[in-house]
Amino acid sequence: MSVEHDMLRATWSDPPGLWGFLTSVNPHRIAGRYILTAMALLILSGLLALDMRVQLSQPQMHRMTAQLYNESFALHGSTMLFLVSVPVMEAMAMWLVPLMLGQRTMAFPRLNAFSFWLYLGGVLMLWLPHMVGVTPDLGWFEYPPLSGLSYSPGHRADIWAQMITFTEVAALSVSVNVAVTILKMRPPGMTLARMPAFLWAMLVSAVMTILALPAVMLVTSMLIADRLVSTHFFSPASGGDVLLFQHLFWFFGHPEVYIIFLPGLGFVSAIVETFSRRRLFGHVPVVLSMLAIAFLAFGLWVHHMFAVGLPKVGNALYTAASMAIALPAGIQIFCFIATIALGRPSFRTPLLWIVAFILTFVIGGLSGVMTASAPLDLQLTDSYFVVAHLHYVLIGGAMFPLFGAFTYWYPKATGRMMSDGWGIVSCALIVAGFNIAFFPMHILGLMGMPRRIYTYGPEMGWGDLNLVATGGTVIASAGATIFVANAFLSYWRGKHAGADPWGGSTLEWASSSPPPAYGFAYVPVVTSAAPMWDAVLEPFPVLRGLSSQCREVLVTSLLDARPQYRQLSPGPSIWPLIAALVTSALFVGSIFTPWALIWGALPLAVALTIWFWPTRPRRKEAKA
Ligand code: HEM
Ligand SMILES: [Cu+2]
Repeated sequence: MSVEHDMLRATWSDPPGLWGFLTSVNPHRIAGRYILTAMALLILSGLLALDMRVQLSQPQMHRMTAQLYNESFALHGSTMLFLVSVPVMEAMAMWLVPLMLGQRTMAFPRLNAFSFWLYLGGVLMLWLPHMVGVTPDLGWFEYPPLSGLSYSPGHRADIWAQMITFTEVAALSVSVNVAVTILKMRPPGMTLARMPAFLWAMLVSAVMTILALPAVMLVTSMLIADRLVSTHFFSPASGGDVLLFQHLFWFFGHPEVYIIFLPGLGFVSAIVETFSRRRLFGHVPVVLSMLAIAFLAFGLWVHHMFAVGLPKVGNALYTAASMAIALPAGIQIFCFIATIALGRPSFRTPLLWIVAFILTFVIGGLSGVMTASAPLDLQLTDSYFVVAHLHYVLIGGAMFPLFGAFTYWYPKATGRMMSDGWGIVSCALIVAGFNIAFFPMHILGLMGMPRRIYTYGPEMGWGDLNLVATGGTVIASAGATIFVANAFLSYWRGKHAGADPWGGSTLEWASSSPPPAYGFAYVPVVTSAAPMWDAVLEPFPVLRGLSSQCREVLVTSLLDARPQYRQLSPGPSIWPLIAALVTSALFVGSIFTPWALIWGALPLAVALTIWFWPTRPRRKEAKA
């Protein structure tokens, strides 16, 4: 037995040192890098937000110029959405999906590595120029004609547009990987009907990503083409259409919110089940409403464009569709509450985050239904009401579940527990501070305070509420500091966690904490969506026969997860990194000259050819 484990370890471990760091294709290692980078950016971008809040705390503050304020919210919004939320959710999937499937790795390990290096390229694309004072300054969506060459000379808009291409190629790579892994590498017995809600959430979100992201890559590439080679996609004088930008952007932009929110629902399902000590109430309705949300999400984008003067009938239709999405969302929330109410809940820190999620998300959902009404939206759009709404859904709907998930899976990743006491303190401070900061913004919006302004006069009467909002931000920041300190200190000081400290229901708790490089020695055979709870009575059977001397994984059938064949999985390689470097050079070059596309394609073709070069099956490793 242990000889076999030693052999598996030798087969699946990365080479030592820097070479191993650069060539690793281990999903846990890559996801860990993703999560740490995204968390660091969350802090940086949060500090930017704190700075903006200080600027707005009183009328006529002049700490920041208008230009600096524009840059701050553009950097904050773009970072939060493109460099924090989406990547961190994808990374959580990368970390958890193979373990929850009882597998040794994912379907395309090298694609994960490629995606991380490209993501890092996107981070540097936005933040390096910022350090030398070239920062995008038009927000997280940069509409033409403002982002066109005449109003936005220089390269600020290009940097924003190309940062998106980087991060979206990265996100697409992970999504393809997650979707194929979930569909083709489920353990025997895990039919689609028995798949845990968490995996459904990740699958639906991955498919949405694949459908939505090409639209934004297309539109930002069109913007760059307009700016660089004078195409006329967005210039009405030459037959172009500025609204085309908005349509394409929001065709991506609205589903984007759900791409961030669905993994959040996945975390909630997993945590609620474990801490209520009962199977998820309404597994089938929960999964069906995820599918309904995904379907509806592609038919709502015009609610971001009610103010541009589209035909009234269209507006009415999109109002109805936007309100309809409250139904599946409501079903989900109902099932979560029912699970807690019917179970034997133990209110440890992860479950507290979920309670915070439910309370906050309901407020965000209600303000969403309000802004979805076209006539009301004409009043509310571009006001602080929208700033309040978007933070309630993004922070309440996605960040709170994420913090819960972080606390919940921390012992699996590190082998140590985070402190519960400090966890509760930080949760309380963040949730209270958040509500004190953002609730008054609804009222400010109704009082007419526009979003994206750097200061205001005392006669507007917005001063007091703004001061309260800034106070709330300070409280939340204190909570965030405690959260981060707790995460760091627990790494060395936390109580040792066994394999399954919470008594979880899904397969990741069957592997050791932290999991070994090979994930699972044997693929488990499951009979329900909560295999760990079935295994209490008798341990689950496992499937033997995968080699331990070469990287072999099990491929199963799409619907009923019947074993189909053993597949050789590729080992460490430097070529994903080289391919990402060449792609980065191509992307950066192409904001200066169109020839970068031609000259960049050549080395990229070489890099990809070597990456995919077939080797004779020496049963040592394979390339894919
Ligand atoms: C405590 C944490 C946060 C604070 C205090 C904060 C504060 C702010 C402020 C002051 C603005 C500018 C509003 C304006 O002038 O129009 C803003 C905009 C924005 N924030 Fe946050 N924020 C926080 C966290 C987040 C998070 C976690 C996300 C996303 C996951 C996020 C996404 C955005 C977006 C998308 C915008 C819009 C930017 C734009 O207008 O283009 N924020 N936030
Ligand atoms: Cu929307």
